[in-house]
Amino acid sequence: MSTAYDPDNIFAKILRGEIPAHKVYEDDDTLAFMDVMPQAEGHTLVIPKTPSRGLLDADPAVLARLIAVAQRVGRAVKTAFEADGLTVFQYNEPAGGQTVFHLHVHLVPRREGVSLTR
Ligand code: D5M
Repeated sequence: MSTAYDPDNIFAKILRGEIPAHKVYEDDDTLAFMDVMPQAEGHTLVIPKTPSRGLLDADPAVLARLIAVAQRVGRAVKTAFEADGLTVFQYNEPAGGQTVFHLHVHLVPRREGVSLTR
């Protein structure tokens, strides 16, 4: 299996504007948009605009910016969806649960007593 970055992955296409996304935040370095297969209401993804496959090949400066934006967007979605908590996760490689091979952080607003849908 190749672990090179594939510029035709679906999030790269979103960044290039080739496919639509429900964007909720964007700056020079980072984009956040709603997950099309949400595990709970308000499930949001945050991605860097630079091409990293995952956490393991990313530049630490990119990670620092990504987590700062994840905090900012996480606060906003938790408030917007009137959640009690927020689950944050990130997968690497198929064995690690990754299915889209452009670095992304999941932000999932959580309600007391409500399980994730998958
Ligand atoms: O999960 C990848 C996540 O990306 C998964 O929750 C579905 C979501 N996804 C897939 N395609 C799209 C598009 N086009 N827009 C928004 N969200 C999408 P992981 O297992 O972490 O790689």
